[in-house]
Amino acid sequence: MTFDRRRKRRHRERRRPPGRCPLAASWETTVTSPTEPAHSTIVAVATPRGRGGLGVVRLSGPKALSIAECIFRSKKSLSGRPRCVQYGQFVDGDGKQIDAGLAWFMQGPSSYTGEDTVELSCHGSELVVELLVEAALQQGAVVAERGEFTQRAFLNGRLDLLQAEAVLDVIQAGTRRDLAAALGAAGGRLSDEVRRVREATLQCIVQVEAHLDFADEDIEPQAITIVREDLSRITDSVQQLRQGYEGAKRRRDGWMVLLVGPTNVGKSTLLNALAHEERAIVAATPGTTRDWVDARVVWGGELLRIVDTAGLRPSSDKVEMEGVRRTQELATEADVLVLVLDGATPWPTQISGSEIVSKAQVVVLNKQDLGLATHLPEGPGWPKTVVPVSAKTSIGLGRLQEALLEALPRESGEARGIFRERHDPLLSACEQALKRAAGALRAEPEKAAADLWEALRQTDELLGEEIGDEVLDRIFQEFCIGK
Ligand SMILES: Nc1nc2c(ncn2[C@@H]2O[C@H](COP(=O)(O)OP(=O)(O)O)[C@@H](O)[C@H]2O)c(=O)[nH]1
Ligand SMILES: [Mg+2]
Repeated sequence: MTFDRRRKRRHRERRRPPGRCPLAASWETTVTSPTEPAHSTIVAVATPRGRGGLGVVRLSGPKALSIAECIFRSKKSLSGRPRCVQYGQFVDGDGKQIDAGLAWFMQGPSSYTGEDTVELSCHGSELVVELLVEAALQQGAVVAERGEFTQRAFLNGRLDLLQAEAVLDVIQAGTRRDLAAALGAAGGRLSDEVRRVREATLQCIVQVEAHLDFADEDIEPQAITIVREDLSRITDSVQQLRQGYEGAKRRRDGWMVLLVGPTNVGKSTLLNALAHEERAIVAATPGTTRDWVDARVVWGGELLRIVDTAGLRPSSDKVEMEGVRRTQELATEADVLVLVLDGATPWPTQISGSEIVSKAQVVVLNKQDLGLATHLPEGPGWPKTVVPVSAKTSIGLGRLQEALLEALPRESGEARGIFRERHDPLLSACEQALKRAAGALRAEPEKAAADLWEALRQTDELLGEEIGDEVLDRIFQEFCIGK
């Protein structure tokens, strides 16, 4: 039942018309319909725009080698020694030198895209890379779309869709932890787990369908028990794959550290000090911060989003009241709630009963440079981690940094499981379908079979075996040109 990638490869070129899935009439998935094979050779600059030490121009497609041989002159031919680096001169259509540098040829299908590929490494000059691309275009190449190299790798079966998406995550990873997770998924670890779910589901389908062939007989109770147990195991695996998603989302967007407290205690000053930039307005006038302001920092390999909020105080000002309401809303989403107080003044009794105060994990006693006069209360939610600091003079900020990292929700083991917004609804639908199937096994085996097919289809979409063109284009649009 797997979708034939070679056929997909033949079918897809740019702008393909949508068609029906040829595999199962009941599946309403649009896939590609037969058109000409991918004949075009694409070219793009693979390094970022601007000046740099090196610039890399990439070619992929059937004419990659012949085009490269027109614009690159070396002693030994590129084709004679695939995967070997050659030194030579880059030239334009008139034979005029553009630059000198290195080039190497990778013969399809053993290349990233699965096609003949040449990479040209020149000086990192915007003019040089532009001239090189222009020279390739003159020889018949076309400009690559965003992510088209990876898209071709996917269409040629070099990567499945989960791996292709992980490539983008490798490029975008901001922390070591993200990088490790992305590299694992790019190497196929997640895909293998999804494939195991798919295979096990298929085994259940075979069991149920076998009984359906004898329409007048019910499925034996013993067989039902076995399939139910299998389904329960598969559902567990799906749940495990889903579990890491919240963490992955948090790691990508940053753990939310919310600074809350009365007005004028130095929350905005603290945000600016922690972020080493002027993000929030600091003023001696209470109520200056009326909405939240945030800044992202990477500490100890973790991305944190520190959010400064409107001060907690009763107010008749509508805008300020709205700000306080938003603070309370944000407090429900925060990963670490930090109560900031003016440590040089007594405990502000007006906030004593507040839910935010009882939920706060870390208390910052600011303005330490003016002395310490706050006596913290006792009761539910206390004691908490207390850190005296001075946002103004930066005293204690290192200790605060440590305390915030310690307060982050602990994730066990290394990051694994699904990691993108596209994945969770698919696995959720898969999980629901598996549960429905388990419930329908005895009384409605036909329905159970249909649900199992539905679960299988979700795994196929996850792997990109069954996927609409629109979804695919949206995924690769996120990539940069040249990847
Ligand atoms: N002495 C001293 N003053 C501070 C410190 N942090 C903030 N302030 C001052 O306290 C006032 C209120 O600061 P702000 O950051 O706007 O407080 P917010 O209302 O809690 O955001 C400003 O005048 C700041 O300069 C500190 O550590 N020491
Ligand atoms: Mg403020």
